[in-house]
Amino acid sequence: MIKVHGVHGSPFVRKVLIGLRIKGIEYEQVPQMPFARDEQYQKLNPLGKIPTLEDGDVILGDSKVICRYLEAAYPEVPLYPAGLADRARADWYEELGGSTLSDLAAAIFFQRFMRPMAFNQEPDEELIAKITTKQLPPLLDYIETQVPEEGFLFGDFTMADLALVSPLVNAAYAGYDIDAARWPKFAAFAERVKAQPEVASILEAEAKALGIS
Ligand SMILES: N[C@@H](CCC(=O)N[C@@H](CS)C(=O)NCC(=O)O)C(=O)O
Repeated sequence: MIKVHGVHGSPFVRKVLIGLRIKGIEYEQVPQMPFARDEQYQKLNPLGKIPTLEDGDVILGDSKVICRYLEAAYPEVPLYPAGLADRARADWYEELGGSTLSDLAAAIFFQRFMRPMAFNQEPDEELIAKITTKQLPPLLDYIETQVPEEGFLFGDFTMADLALVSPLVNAAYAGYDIDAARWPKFAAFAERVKAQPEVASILEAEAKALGIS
């Protein structure tokens, strides 16, 4: 059976687990904390990051690489839109969501959630204010122009929809919600993404794992 190494709460692990569920592929989740410097794990993935996928002899790191492998190896239920232009746009949204948007959301999550809980330190509210008032708004302004009034970016739900919303799930765990007055389309879109059955079931498991349900 396919194994996914990683823990709930990581948007990158979340992406792979949701992708597997959409495709209807059974998997086993092997708990692996990030930043653990675990020698055994680093033999599978020398970067030490989560997730890592094991499918027989195929052992891969990086959620984007893993999702592309799953799409090619198990093509019956697609995770990405067909057609050159739509597929390229989906890749762009996945890149946007998985890079700067994720970094900013992760910084809020780290400050408000991890710092007090794991390190017994106060969050740096000045840094959080800089992120929420200066760095995130231009990205959210852009996303507001991209997402549809109804449904998903390419008709059926794809990894691109998840990519734009997933980082904000982590920010929401740390008390930052998309302002529906300023970004009404994005806020409504995020609710639709979170309500997708495969997303909702993973978020439920995550909330339990993080002790916030
Ligand atoms: N580009 C990677 C990013 C993975 C990543 O940064 N995972 C974080 C957890 S959310 C991690 O393992 N960080 C530990 C580290 O950077 O050493 C992916 O898409 O899988």
